[in-house]
Amino acid sequence: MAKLFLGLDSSTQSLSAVVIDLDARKVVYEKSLNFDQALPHYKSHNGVLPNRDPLVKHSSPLLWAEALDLIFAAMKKDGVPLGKILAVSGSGQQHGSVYFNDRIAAALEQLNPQQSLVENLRGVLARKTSPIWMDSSTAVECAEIRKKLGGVKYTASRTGSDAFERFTGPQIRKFCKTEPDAYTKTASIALVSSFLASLLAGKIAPIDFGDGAGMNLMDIRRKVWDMDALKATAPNLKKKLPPLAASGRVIGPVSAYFVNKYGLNPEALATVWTGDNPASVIGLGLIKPGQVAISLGTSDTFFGTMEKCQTDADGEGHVFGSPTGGYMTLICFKNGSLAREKIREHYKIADWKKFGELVAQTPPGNDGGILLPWFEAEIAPRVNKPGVHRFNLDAKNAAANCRAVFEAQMLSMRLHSQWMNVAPAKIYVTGGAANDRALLQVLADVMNCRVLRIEVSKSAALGAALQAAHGWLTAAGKNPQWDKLIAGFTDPVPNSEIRPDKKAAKIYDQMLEKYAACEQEALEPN
Ligand code: XUL
Repeated sequence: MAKLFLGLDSSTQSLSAVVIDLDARKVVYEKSLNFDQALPHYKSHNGVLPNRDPLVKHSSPLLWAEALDLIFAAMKKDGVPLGKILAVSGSGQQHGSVYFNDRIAAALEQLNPQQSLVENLRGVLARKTSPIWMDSSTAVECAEIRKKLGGVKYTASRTGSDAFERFTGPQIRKFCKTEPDAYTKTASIALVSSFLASLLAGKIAPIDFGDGAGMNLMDIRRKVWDMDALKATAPNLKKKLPPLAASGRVIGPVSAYFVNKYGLNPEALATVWTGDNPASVIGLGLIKPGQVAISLGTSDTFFGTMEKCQTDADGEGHVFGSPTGGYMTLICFKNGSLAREKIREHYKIADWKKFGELVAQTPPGNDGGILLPWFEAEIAPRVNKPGVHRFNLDAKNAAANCRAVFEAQMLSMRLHSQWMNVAPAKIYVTGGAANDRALLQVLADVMNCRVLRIEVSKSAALGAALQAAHGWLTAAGKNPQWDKLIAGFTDPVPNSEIRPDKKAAKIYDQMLEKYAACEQEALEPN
């Protein structure tokens, strides 16, 4: 009998499902449901509810629950053999939080299949909306928590990250300060991932070590709730949080709701979910310490795996528990494709092929010209005031500016990932800009490392499906090995390898210091 596993990913804008056949090493079903289009009555825009304050970004937990009903209905309609699925896991957009009153446990235990999930959740929310990762309205709370914990370096070494606006702890603090009665009535707080896992399991699900590390509340080394961080955040918080657990760990059989309504097997297992980035680490095949992947998208994201926990003293990068054991890092560069596109638009360059040709007309090192393309506020390095800075670079020279944006972004990645101390043998790249060979050549040269492309459109949902398989095999006493489990699912695109040019690599070795000095100079008045 085929061994089928279901992975779900509830991201900012959509809910995706991936079903894998483990023995055939194949994805046998993929589906995505766009929140704005499928559930227009929530009036979300790109998954976010309208709000007058541009810093406030909330979504609706009921929207996520309704989407779960819709995707199961779609799978049933599409003939997915739901009765044969052995285990379900999932991932969610990180940091977002859901607040329940003391009726949640009973409601989850008695989910009534004659009603929708939304109807089943009536009267259990202590807060109607959920702050999500795009929210940046908690600068004051971040400063308060950071101060109580002893500054940037200590907050990062304690919880894996400095206090960040989107992280759940600062969000909980703001809720407690602005709506103290609703906070008092809150009996249970979930992340997006643990909320959906709770619906699947029919009981309050643990938060995993990956997503738990995105809260500024977990002791990153011991993987337990950090009592000092909890105290610095809000009163009586420990009672409101579920236990922490490894992602993929079996919670129990799936809720009878999904068995009766959609035909899931009553013996199918519900497992602990994780965040979308930790799940992507599996879906991109990063299972060994020292492996690195870069997602080149709207923002560029640098993922790495580490055996031992090592945190960033400057507080720019994040450390999360890795779903395959050990740790993972995530460094987010907000001005990714966004900055590349701005340069292309500014110089009226027809397409990326032409852009690449212009890059090729200029030498590596750009004759000393450096650009800092901070069109938006930046996370790494932390730049609050957007601005574009040019050093020894003629703004009228289109070709030099095209090369400069590529070089700046790749040098920035090298510089701001140095604290990880990894020297990868190869880097995997994915995302929209990963088929731009000119960009990948600059990346290979700056990092002095081979670069290979991976094409997984739903890396988080695939990672979640593999996590379900790992949990099921572990529960069956099989001691599964991650390298064997992922084999065949995460292979690089054939012939996609790009090798570094040794001469160019030397130039970038020297240029790094100069680039860092330019950053310093630009950051000074910040
Ligand atoms: C990670 C982060 C985002 C969300 C996107 O820290 O905030 O990548 O996880 O869903």
